[in-house]
Amino acid sequence: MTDAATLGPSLSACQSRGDWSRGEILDLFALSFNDLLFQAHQVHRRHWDANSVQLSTLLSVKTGGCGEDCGYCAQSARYRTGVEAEKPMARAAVRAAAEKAKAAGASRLCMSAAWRQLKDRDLPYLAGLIEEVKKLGLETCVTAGMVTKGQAEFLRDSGLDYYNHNIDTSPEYYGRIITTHGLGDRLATLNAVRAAGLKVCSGGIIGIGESRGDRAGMLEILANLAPQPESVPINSLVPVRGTPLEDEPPLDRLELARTIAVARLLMPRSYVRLSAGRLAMSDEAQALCFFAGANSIFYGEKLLTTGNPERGEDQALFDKLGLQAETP
Ligand code: SAM
Ligand code: DTB
Ligand code: SF4
Repeated sequence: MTDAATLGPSLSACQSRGDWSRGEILDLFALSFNDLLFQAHQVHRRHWDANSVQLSTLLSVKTGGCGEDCGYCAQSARYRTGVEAEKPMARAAVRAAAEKAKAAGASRLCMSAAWRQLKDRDLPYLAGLIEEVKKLGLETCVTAGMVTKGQAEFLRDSGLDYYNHNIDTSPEYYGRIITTHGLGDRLATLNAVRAAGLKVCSGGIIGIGESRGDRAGMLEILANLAPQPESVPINSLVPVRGTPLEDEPPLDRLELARTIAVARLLMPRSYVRLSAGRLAMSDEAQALCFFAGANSIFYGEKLLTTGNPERGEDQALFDKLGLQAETP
């Protein structure tokens, strides 16, 4: 077990420094649980209102039929998951969903399309959606697979705030979960998004059979991006029937809280989102994650194809914990 007293002083000196090694990150994971959460919470308070949580609502604007083989995904056409390929959602329906999200208190709408990569012909469609959502005063996020810098610039000029593209796991484990594209492709898209001047939302997925070393490796890449992503979603696997990961057991919730705490220590100024998987988590597990530094959630009863807590349940949890939704 690493000694917290020796790590303490160095921690404050090296936040956001961009040259974290895997060994140093593993040392943080190895701290005693109390020491790790205390340090993460202190860093959290230094940079954020510890009782404020940002609410993003997800909307799947193009569901299913994706050619990629991501082993966790309900929307891959390679697995029989019961999710059928649908046509892109009409602009008016997206506006109605955005109005509902806003009325419920969300500050950002994340629009997802199950594509390997964005095609130029789909840009006007997405620009129309971004325009509708912006008009309501919501922040906009799109996740639609790989993009070029030119495409990212087009989206920026359409009013897009964030582009989401996750690195998902460590370089060593990536090929065990996805074979149809590589982590290098994902990093190239993140570079394009950053170069276009968009805000970057990038995180990963845990509970997919990876080791702690893989979780550290994922955070190592994210923390060493310069600048660091503004938003870091930590998804816990929602096992989907028909996918290769359907029988994966849930990751220990204390290890989830550790992962959130380490993300907070490495990326003090980023939103760390307690993302997919909350429906299967207790109030206590979520409370620990908020204490560890999570300050964003997906809000609304559906993620993309799977469930999420009802809005009323989240409100009740916020009331019990004295948390408030962040206003944009
Ligand atoms: N096609 C786009 C892409 O791959 O970037 C956007 C949608 S994809 C569903 C976005 C992210 O959702 C994935 O990178 C993964 O981290 C997360 N995700 C997908 N399926 C999940 C599942 N069953 N459980 C938890 N997270 C999941
Ligand atoms: C992210 O990191 N998680 C979201 C969003 N970005 C697109 C997706 C979660 C998907 C959960 C499984 C589903 O509902 O299909
Ligand atoms: Fe799912 Fe995105 Fe992978 Fe397609 S690229 S299978 S939508 S995670």
